[in-house]
Amino acid sequence: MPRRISLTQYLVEQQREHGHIPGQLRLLIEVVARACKRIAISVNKGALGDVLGTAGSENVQGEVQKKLDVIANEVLVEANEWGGHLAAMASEEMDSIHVVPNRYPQGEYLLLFDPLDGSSNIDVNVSIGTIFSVLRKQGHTRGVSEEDFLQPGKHQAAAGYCVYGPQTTLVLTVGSGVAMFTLDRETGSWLLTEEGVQIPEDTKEFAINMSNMRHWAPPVKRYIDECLQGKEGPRGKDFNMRWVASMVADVHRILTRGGVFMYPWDQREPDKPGKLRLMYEANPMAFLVEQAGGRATNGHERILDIVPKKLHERVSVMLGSRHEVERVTGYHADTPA
Ligand code: P6P
Repeated sequence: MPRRISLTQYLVEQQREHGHIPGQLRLLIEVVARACKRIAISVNKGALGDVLGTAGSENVQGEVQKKLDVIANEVLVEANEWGGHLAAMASEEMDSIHVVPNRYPQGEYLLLFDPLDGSSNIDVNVSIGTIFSVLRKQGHTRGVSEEDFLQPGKHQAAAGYCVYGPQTTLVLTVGSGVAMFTLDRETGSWLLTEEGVQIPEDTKEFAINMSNMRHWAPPVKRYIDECLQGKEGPRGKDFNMRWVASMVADVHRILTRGGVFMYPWDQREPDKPGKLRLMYEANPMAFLVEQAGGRATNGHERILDIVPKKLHERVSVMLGSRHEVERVTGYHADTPA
């Protein structure tokens, strides 16, 4: 049972022990955590607030924006632009980067986020979340451009998500393991509820959208088919399936009890490597999963090694229990390109 300490005390102790949470990074994390509390208030209002349904606009991905997508994005931008800890922000909901206005001091960090992941679940009251990733701005001139963001995920200074579910839980890594904080609504504090999170190396649970099966590449079809054969098949054990269609909820389950999550390339959009976004979905989740002893690849290489070419670049994702990700990645290696 971890000590019931606050997020602030945890960050101060991590700085004291590991010395890699400088003041600006600690402020950034606390500001994002406070913004997530504000987003949770809007999420929890549901039909009682004017937060459900569509916003009547599309994002850069060409997806119809939900009202909560726009609200969550605005909360994160407004919360982070005045503190002096950031040079710029990038969001799934914004076409280009948002540079900190000249009226505020610029900091050394870059913040990327999917402000509300799992939007299709908002109106049906299923868990959704906010995903964030933190990079350091290279160089010390005030100017900042999209190119400053195009760093591989292994350069992240921090990453995390907040899941708005039966509990509101913030999950965070600054590079020395994964910690979980549950929101105490009576006091408004984030209290430490797990630390040193470890994903079991093996699992009997996979998460994938099975309706896309006919579109998958052969290695993925082989892997899932073997799982479906159960104990009579080559895996020698039965598998269970879960698919929440909120990456945050599926990854939270995997961090909590193991499993493998896959959103692979499929032939519906052959020129796109996958559906999920590299910079503000796959990279933060891959950082968390690796910090918890799991693995995260695109079927061919470690996600955290991928050097992005574009801000809203997509990627194929296989992450979770080490032995399962290694198996399905190995099937890709066995298959001629
Ligand atoms: P599908 C949510 O829109 C999301 O980006 C991820 O959170 C989730 O894993 C995936 O898309 C669900 O996609 O095609 O199953 O609706």
